[in-house]
Amino acid sequence: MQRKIRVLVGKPGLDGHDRGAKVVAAALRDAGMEVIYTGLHQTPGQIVEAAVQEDVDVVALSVLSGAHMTLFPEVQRLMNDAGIGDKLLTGGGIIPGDDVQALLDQGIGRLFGPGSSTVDIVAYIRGWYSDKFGADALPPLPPPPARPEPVVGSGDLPSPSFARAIAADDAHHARAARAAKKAKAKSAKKAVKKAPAKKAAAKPAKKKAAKPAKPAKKAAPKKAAKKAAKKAAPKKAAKKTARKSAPKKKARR
Ligand code: B12
Repeated sequence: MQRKIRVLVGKPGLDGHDRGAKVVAAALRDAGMEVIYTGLHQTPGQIVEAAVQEDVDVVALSVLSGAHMTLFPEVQRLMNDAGIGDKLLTGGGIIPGDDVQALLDQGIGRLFGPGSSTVDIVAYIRGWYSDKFGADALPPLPPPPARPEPVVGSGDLPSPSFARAIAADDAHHARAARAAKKAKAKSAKKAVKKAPAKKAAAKPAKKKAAKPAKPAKKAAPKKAAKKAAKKAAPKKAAKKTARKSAPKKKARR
């Protein structure tokens, strides 16, 4: 006969990390299981007592405090004492690999660490149930719960702030596209300028060989400039002496 799988999600000890436990509890519920969550700060005794009273199939502990090597064996011992040692004891949290192996060796079920997929957790519990009671006893998975449509995909008009955000985003993309276009055009212009310069550098070598007179012409203006400089030099010297003599006159006064 098919019935819902009953799971007790427990938070033993002083551990205040309840996000993982709540995420897992919600995922198990969404997968059609009956879930009882103990809440924070339960003793192993309280957890086992609740498991007996609720007649659960699975005791699932969440431990992120580092006390897993004490808490899992303690709950297991109390479950055996209470006559529910045949139920599945599983869980997860921050549990190093070596400790996971040590707890598995003690007969505790699979333990799931950070980043574990809730799909895997659901599959593991359903697999255990199917092995224990037969595949026929396994209830079918319910369809995934309906979720609200995202605003973008709903076709509704976005709110003013959302519209502003989209407009800002569009403007940003347009700016980026314009900048990219400009940069492309610039590099293309540079490439065009560079190309003829190279050709010009290569060709004059032949021309120079054909017309050796050119350098002489170029040298001419240089000589003229030197002559002009020499002519100018005495004038400057004269000016300097004139300036030097001026203060002397002042000193005489
Ligand atoms: C968020 C966070 C907090 C929050 C907790 C908020 C809350 N309400 O949960 C706050 C800020 C309160 C907090 C406080 C502290 N934190 Co803290 N915290 C974290 C953090 C960053 C993320 C935990 C988390 O929520 N993850 C998201 C959930 C969805 O993932 P999860 O819990 O791991 O659950 C997944 C699996 O582990 C597994 N799983 C978990 N539970 C169960 C149960 C079952 C039945 C199954 C099947 C699977 C399963 O499946 C889940 C889905 O993948 C971790 C670091 C980390 N990256 O893990 C540190 C971390 C857990 N914190 C740590 C510490 C030390 C503390 C403090 C002691 C710091 C301090 N000195 O005050 C306090 C203790 C507070 C307390 N009273 O216990 C350490 C623990 C070290 C250790 N155990 O070796 C960690 C690992 C950080 C670190 N690297 O040192 N913390």
